[in-house]
Amino acid sequence: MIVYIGLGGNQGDMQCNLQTALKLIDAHEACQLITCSSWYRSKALTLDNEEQADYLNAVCKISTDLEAERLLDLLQSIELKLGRTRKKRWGARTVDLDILLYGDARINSPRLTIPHPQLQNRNFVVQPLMEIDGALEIPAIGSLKVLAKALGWEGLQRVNEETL
Ligand code: PH2
Ligand code: MG
Ligand code: MG
Repeated sequence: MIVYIGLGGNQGDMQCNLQTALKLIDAHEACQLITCSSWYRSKALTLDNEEQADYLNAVCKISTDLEAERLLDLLQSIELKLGRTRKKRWGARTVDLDILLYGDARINSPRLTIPHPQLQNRNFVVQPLMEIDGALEIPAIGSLKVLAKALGWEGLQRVNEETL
């Protein structure tokens, strides 16, 4: 199964945390990292316009034999390992790993909604996806290219390793 995962964080050494998350995903016997996008700096999207530090975001593509909920277990265990604490919804965090797409499956279970329910509203997910797979079709939504054009680049910059 081909799966796209969104990575983000806005606390601590974000580049190190996201890098470690990628390594831990790839280290699992049933997961293989295929590609990762560049890093992107994005303005924090928050509830009630709370001020928060900018995020570092990226998207990776993996191949896995894990069922979606088992993959979610793995990602949550990696978040915990990297010091994530769940205080409040959309609060600042060291690392957040979200399953964006699981093949072309549509999933609605108590723990998991796929495609990720916010995917179509977030340029910090859509633009990195465009970078690694510009021809993607999103189940129930449609062409990624059209979505990327509509969302644009507000509050979002691609960053080089050197300028982090
Ligand atoms: N994730 C959130 C809430 N807000 N803002 C940015 N820029 N990037 C994120 O990854 C992000 C966010 C909750 O998952
Ligand atoms: Mg998230
Ligand atoms: Mg999450």
